[in-house]
Amino acid sequence: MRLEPTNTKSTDSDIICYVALGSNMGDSRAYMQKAIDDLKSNDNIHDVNVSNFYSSKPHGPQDQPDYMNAAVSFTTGLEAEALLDLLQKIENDNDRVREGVVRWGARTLDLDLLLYSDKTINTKRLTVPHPRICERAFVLFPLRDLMGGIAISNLQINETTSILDCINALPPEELENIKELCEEAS
Ligand code: A4P
Ligand code: MG
Repeated sequence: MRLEPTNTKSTDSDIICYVALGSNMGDSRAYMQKAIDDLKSNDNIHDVNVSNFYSSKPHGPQDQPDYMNAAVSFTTGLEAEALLDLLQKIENDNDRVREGVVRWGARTLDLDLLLYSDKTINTKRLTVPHPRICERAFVLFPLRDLMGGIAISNLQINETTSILDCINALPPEELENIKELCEEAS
């Protein structure tokens, strides 16, 4: 996996991460921009790049609004679980409610750690690469904006699979579930 820091704050020990953003409750555009701003202003996060924004039909319960989705890449020196703590704090600061809600139900903000360099992590709190990357257009399209077709050594489908391979293998109905939005993140 490539590591191309462009910001002088990064160190050689920083590693590149990819995080998915999703929202389908309240002012989704504002929640997602706030999450991006929170990451950009964090001292442990460097070199933030933001994908295009997409509208997507919900996976899971259908009685919920369409989602807005995007992804970010950045470098960090944080350990993976410390990064998860930060992502969950940003979710909580943005009105995310966890108790008493339906699995895969509507949320103000969801931040999923997709890739943490080329590390494979299976702990009680964290599964990386995120297990559903390759089946979801709302994850794959934003990742394609950031990564193109570079090989990812630990995607589960084959020993080496790229995001473009995953997109090419999506069923037609999944491709119909996503639309790029014209607006751009800042
Ligand atoms: N967890 C384990 N691995 C990770 C990881 N790589 N990144 C654990 C983040 N968290 C990870 O997450 C539940 C627990 O997963 C956490 O406590 C963490 O320790 P959560 O954010 O509280 O709940 P969740 O997001 O509802 O869970 P889950 O199963 O990860 O849901 P998904 O897969 O994120 O699906 N449809 C569209 N169109 N767009 C969407 O964005 N999102 C979902 C949520 C469903 N349908 C959607 C979308
Ligand atoms: Mg989540």
